[in-house]
Formats: sequence, structure tokens, C-alpha cells
Amino acid sequence: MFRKILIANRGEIAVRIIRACKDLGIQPVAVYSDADQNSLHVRLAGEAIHIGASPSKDSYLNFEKIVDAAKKSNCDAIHPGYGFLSENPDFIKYVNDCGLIFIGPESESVRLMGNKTSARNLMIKNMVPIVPGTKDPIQSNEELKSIADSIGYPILLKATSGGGGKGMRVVQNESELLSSFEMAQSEAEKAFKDKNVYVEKYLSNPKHIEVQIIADKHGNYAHLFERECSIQRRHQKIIEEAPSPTVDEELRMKITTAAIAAAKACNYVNAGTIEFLVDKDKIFYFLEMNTRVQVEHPVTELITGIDIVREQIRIAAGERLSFSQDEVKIRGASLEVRIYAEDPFNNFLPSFGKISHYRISGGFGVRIDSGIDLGSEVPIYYDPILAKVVTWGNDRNEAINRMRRVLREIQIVGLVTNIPLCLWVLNQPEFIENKFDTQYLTNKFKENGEGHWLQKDEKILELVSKTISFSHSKISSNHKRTSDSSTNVSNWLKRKRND
Ligand code: MV4
Repeated sequence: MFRKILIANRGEIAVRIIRACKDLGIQPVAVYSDADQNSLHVRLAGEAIHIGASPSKDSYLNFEKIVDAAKKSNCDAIHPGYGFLSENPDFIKYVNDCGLIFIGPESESVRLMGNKTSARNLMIKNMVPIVPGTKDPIQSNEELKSIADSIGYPILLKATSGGGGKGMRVVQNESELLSSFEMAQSEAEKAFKDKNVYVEKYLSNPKHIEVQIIADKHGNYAHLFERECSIQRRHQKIIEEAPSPTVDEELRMKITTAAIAAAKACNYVNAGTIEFLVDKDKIFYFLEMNTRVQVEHPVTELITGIDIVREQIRIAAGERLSFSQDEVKIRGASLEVRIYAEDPFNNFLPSFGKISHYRISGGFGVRIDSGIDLGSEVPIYYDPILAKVVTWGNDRNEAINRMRRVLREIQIVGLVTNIPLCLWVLNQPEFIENKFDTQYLTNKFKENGEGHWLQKDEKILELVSKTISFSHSKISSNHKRTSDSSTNVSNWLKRKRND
């Protein structure tokens, strides 16, 4: 087993991995940028190495600085977490060439799955259903026209090197086709330095359901069932759950079998996720594979009792899966809410600053993976996720009820958070009755006017208990009053425009 592991990440996922290391008796080593000097992950690691300036490209995205830190601290392996360098095949190769172990899949699996058309072709070969569309990037306007006609509108143009919703464009009819094609290509070129675009049939109102898989270096594969991730806004997931209330035994059998086939197809090792779109008739289609540990992995851990990060580390060290497929059972239901430093009352404007009051929740069936603490400064440079609140219940209703209780107990002052929005969703009949899909929040926002829709909802004021409305009004006034946070917001807007 490893003696020391370098965690090439920050925030709540760095904390999560540090804890798994400690539980295994491994010494965790943190890295941090200027902005993260006093952050929770640094304080919990015991040993931490400064790797550069606050912008990610100068620190968390810098290959050399991260590998140098690992060597300097005598680490055996690097855990990348999610985001940053976690799905960069060149980084994996660099780590290996430097004599270190990357806790994740092989570079080649990541490269293969990162290219959406090569992933689709691999799925076809392995009998995994994909969304109808092209096998290869589009070469000409004429080709595009005839393909669009044969698939039928609406179609979706997707960047071959894209993923996670970047570089997609819906085309409703032929009149928009060529201009959309040009725009999609130039967006793809800008974002991924690859202008290739391919075509899929556009599925309206799909559900997003994904399967957690895990494999060791000895050829053992297992799935850990599915997660439902349809409650999202602009490709940012907000609430996830396991199991999916949509998935019955028949669909579960089919979709998990397909997920294992997808993982085997790219010789996958370590933890990964196969994303599917599921339509009203419960027909499922492979969308893409995430070759990393995901934000929402805890809901799977709570229903299976398997520590996914612990398994990741053991697998990278050459050990076998600590369980077999038939030992994995679903027990109860789990819900995760992502707490973001964003103002749902004001167009989701990011909120930055110092946490001046912090009360977290707890109790039976509650897990909180937080990257912040009283006194933490939330910097502008990174993802606005602060913490994840995860509940377990004997059934979905119990998990939802518990989540409502927990969100009302939490107090975060000094920043604006999306907690009121999460509470609102948890009380919508569509959510409770599983009548939602990936378009649910978008449609709700359209109906109510994005930005100020929550304020128009009388019930939310009642629902968001005294505590939260107190925190919120206090936070909003602080937020507007301090010159610091307005400077922060204008800096953030500048950075956004430069991106
Ligand atoms: C789609 C789709 C409809 N039809 N593909 C968005 C993220 C990226 N991974 C793929 N995405 C989608 N692909 C076809 N052919 C709708 C989406 C989509 C979506 C998917 C998953 C979760 C949330 C979503 C929100 C909007 C659109």
C-alpha cells in the first residue's frame, strides 16, 4: 500500500480524499495556491505544499508544479479528484513517466472516452445503445444537410472534443442549419482547439441517469447501481439521488449491464461513470463516460456502504476490489444537495467573502462533505461549490424529509448560498412525485422570470424558516454593504468576460 498520497485538488473533494487516506493509514499531502493558504483542506492534511498563484493555470492545472510537489514530499501516488487535471490524458502520462502512480484510469482510456465520436463508435461495437446520429465528424455542408434530413429535426450539433454541455447547439429546422454549424465549429475550435462537430438526434426532456462502475487491475468489474441527476441548471447539477426513482428492476438490469460493457470496452480501471439519457418510454442512450470520481459519488456510497475513494486508492495500489458484484445491494435511498456560493434571488451571481458565522447540521442519516469552515475565505478563482449535504433514508421520502430538516439547521453567514432554492425544489410536487427531467428547472425559471422568480413565490418565504431568511437578509445586506464583495463581484465579471 502507498505510504503517502498527494491530493491534486482543493475544496470539499480534497477534504474527502484526505479523509480516505487517513482512514487507510496513508499520509495525505495537500497542495494549495495563494488564495488557499488558510483553507480547510490545507489544515486537515497536516502536510501541504504551496504550488503557485491563485489562477488555476498557475497552480492546480500546472503539471510540473504538482509532480514536483509529489516528489519533494516523497509521495507514491497522486489523486486528482474531479475537475482540474482529473481527465487530462497528457497529465496521466506525465505522472507515470515521472515514476508516480495516478489514482485513476489509464491515459489511453481517458483519451478514447474524451473523444465523443470514438466513444460512440466503441459503444456501437460493444452493443451499447447510443443516441441516433453520426459516427464521425461532419465534413461538409452537403453532408450535414443530408444527415439532418435523414435523422429529422430537431438535431443537436456537438463538439467531438466537448462534453458536459460545452459546445452544443440545437437546430430546429433547415433554415438555421448552416449558420448553427459555423457557430458550433468556431465555438468548438475556441473551447477545445478542435473544430470537429458531429450530429445527434435531439431528445426533448430526457432524464439524466448515470451508472457508477469500478474495476481493478485484475479484470474484475462491478457497478454500484445508478444515480438520478436531472435537477440541474445550465449543466450545473444541484440535487442528485440514488437509486433513481425512474429505474425499475428491468431497466436497472439493462442499464447496468450496458455500463459494464462500456467500461470493459475501453479497458477501464478504477472508478468511473457512464452517463445515459433516458426518455419517457424508459429507452436509454449512452451519452458519455466520466473518467474520474464524481461530485455526487456519496449518494452511491450511502446506499451501497462502499467507500468509493478508498476503493480507488486500493485499486491504484494493485489490490483487488474488496467486494464482488453479488455482494452489492441497494439499501434505502440517498439524496445530495450541492451548496453553492451563488445567489438564487439575483441571477445566480456568485458570492465571495469570509464566512462570519457557520453552523452545520448532523444527526442520523446525515453526511456533510464540506470544504469550508468558520472563517474560511471563499475565493473567486474556482468552482463556487462550498459543501455537499447528503442524507440517507429507508426510502426516498425519508431521505427528502431529512434533507429538509438538515437544510433548515444549516446557517452560513457572510456569503449568499443557494440553500433556499434547494429547499424550494424539495417541496415541489413535481420533485416529490418524480415528474421532472433535465429541463425542469429551466422551464420553471422561464415561467417565473429567471433571477427574481423565488421572491414571487409566497410559499418559499414560509418554507425558508426564520433561520434561513434571517441569514439571507443579513447576508444580502452585508454583501451589498461591503466594498470588498462588490470589488470581488466586478473582478469575477471581468474574468468571465475574458474566458
Ligand atoms: C443531449 C440532450 C438531448 N439530446 N443529447 C448535456 C450535457 C452533455 N453531456 C450532453 N447533454 C445533453 N445531450 C441529445 N442527443 C440533452 C442534453 C442535456 C442534458 C443532459 C444531461 C443533463 C442535463 C442536460 C441539460 C440540458 C441538455
